[in-house]
Amino acid sequence: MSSTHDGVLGRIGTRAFLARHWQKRPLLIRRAIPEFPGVVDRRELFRLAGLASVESRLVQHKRGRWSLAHGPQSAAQLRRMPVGDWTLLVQGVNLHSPEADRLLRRFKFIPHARLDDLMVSYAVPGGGVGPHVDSYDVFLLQSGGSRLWRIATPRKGQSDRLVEGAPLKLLRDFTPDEEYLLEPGDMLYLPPGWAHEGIALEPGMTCSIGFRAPAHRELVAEFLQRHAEKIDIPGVYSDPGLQWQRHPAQLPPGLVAQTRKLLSRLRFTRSDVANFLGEYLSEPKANVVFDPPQRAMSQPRFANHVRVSGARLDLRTLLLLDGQAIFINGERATPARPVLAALRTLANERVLGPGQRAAALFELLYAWYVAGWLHPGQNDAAGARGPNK
Ligand SMILES: [Mn+2]
Repeated sequence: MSSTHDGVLGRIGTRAFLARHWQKRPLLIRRAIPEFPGVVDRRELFRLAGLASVESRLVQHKRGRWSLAHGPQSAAQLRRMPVGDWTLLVQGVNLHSPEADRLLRRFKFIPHARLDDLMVSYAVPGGGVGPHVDSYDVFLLQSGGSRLWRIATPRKGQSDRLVEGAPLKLLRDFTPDEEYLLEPGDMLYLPPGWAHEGIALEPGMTCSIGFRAPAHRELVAEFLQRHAEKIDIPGVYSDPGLQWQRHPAQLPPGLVAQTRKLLSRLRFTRSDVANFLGEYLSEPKANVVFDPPQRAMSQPRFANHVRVSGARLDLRTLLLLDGQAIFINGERATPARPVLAALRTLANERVLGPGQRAAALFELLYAWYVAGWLHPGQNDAAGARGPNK
């Protein structure tokens, strides 16, 4: 359970939040993080929005018309924007900012496999993305300025009636049931399916902590595709009892029956499924590229460094566990038992303290260091961070 010190749920405890609100009903938490300074300043956010490796959107509402521009955004364009009615949304800020990553880690009362990313939106008065419905859970944490959120209980078919010709999915009929004015440090949790609209009253940012809910179709299709590569079923089709058929073009009934029987024999074990999920869900997004150290230190020197000052995962690294299997950035490893405890800590906390001894651990961590997935030292020293310093 999370300690009250770094919790973000206010007075409601983790258990009560999960039982009463998670995936069920919204929750407003005033002063979830008192004096929340935000995770990046406006300058840094604009800089990120200018990078080709960062996903961003600029949304403007001008004279009743919505416009949407995907990034990278031009710095000159952002400087020329008017004083009202627009917002800039930057996805995956946690991949570039240690502060954003730290904020995300405060939501560890939800399993890592469910966590998606931290989006930051900067909005000027009147700015917003219009009324819409998301299919995932979100925590909206205000940092600076103020934003008015209006929300509506899920209604049947509401997401089918969209504004025609708009570049965004906007609800045609939006009748809010509740509204909340969020000030710095306030947070609103919204389950999937609740229509909402946030409008900035004063310039400021909202951090959206987003969750991942893979579509059933995606899970099954990905699993089958990967599983197909591992299947080894011996034998070839045979038909010693072939019967003459009037229409030679007709598929022989035996071919259909035999193939169907083969398919019905496919069975998936728990580890087939868990290994797939671990590998698939720990895969970095397509735009993520790691930076291996330019001049990697030797393994003994690395081991000594980690022994003295610990290690930390790169901001972009995803590390998941299932029993004795660990999954890092899409790859599976089954480390020896004695190093499991340390790896579990690293996976849960994303940092590892000093005092490690096992040679097998250093061997594994060294390979990750060389790949740019992990760094020696517990703190993100300047220069050791992301690709865009
Ligand atoms: Mn939304």
